[in-house]
Amino acid sequence: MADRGVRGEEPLNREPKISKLASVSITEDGYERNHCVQPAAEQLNARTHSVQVDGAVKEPLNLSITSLRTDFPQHEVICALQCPENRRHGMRTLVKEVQGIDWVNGAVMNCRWRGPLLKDVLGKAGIADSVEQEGTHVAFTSFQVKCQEDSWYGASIPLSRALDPDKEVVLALERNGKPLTIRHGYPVRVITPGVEGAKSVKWLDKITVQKEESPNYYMQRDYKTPLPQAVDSETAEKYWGVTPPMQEMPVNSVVVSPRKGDTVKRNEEGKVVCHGYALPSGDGGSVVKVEISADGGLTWSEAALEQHEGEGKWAWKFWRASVNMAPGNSGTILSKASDASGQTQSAVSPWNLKDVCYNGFGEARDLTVE
Ligand SMILES: Nc1nc2c(c(=O)[nH]1)N[C@H]1C(S)=C(S)[C@@H](COP(=O)(O)O)O[C@H]1N2
Ligand SMILES: [Mo]
Repeated sequence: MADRGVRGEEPLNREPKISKLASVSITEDGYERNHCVQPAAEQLNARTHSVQVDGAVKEPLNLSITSLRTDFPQHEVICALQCPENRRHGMRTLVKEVQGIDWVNGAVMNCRWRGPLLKDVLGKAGIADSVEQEGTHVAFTSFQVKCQEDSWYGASIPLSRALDPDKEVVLALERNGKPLTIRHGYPVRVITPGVEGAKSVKWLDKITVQKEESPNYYMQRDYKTPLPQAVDSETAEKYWGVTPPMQEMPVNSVVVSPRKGDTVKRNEEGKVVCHGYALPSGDGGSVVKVEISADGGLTWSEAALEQHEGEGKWAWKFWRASVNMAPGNSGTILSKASDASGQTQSAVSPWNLKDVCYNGFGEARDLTVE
């Protein structure tokens, strides 16, 4: 039987089944999001691959994978990597039609990434004295394969983020204790915790300190939240240049079980058990609260949050609750997460053409309650 989570083979775009994805805190089977066909296995070799560091640096570098592994302290970070297209189905069905792949709730993975910190690699090259941190960017480039809308793939983050030890930007060589697979960026990829997934460039070839953001198509004309006035590709043209690229993700939550249309049984107390995941906003620290409503958002009760060893502020959190529900066939469960910075979710998020960053309440609708 076809995997219902495959949203395209070429390029490969796939989200795992949500019940499986969210069954373990550290995810093995992650989603794939590609704007290109993946490089062939013969093309990438950790023994010969190198990452160039150039632009406004004192000493340009050409670093082998061995050098990245042995010349720098190795840093491990647990973080949720999420495509901001995750939950697009919610925007499309609850607000208004949008462009792009119809992701449901599985374009996210929570993994343990390991490799040198970008700040240490940039420290070795040395940032040129002429550089002012404000308004300077660090661009990541992969030349390995041609993309659908550009001849290469790239993205950038502000230099201030790249140099900040608290932001934990890593050049990942390992995922969950094993060398990266080609699917997830072998032999080295960027991981920018808290930042939307498109900046976590896979099959990394080059790191450049520069005045401008990455000029790549996916930085300049995608992964932005165009103003609501941009109603189609044509009208969007005049807004791309004035819309900043997305960086940090908003707080979010999803009801993993039950799912839309399920028949659920109440326990002896007349309650329905539900669970899901919640994601913190970029720098906002951990998710501190998840609330559940079974009356369309009139009243809320607090869910229990699971703690997992070693996870810091960038990780997802699992929540579990039981809610009072009357028998019937139109039950809805809503979830609302808040994080340490006070960010929270609202009923729906504002429409934008690309529907990036949908973070309306998590939901399971059309429940038959027995
Ligand atoms: N070289 C390259 N890097 C890339 C992409 C790509 O198409 N090419 N896709 C980006 C996007 S949009 C996302 S959401 C993440 C997905 O990472 P994954 O496929 O490991 O899940 O990788 C990012 N890095
Ligand atoms: Mo993405």
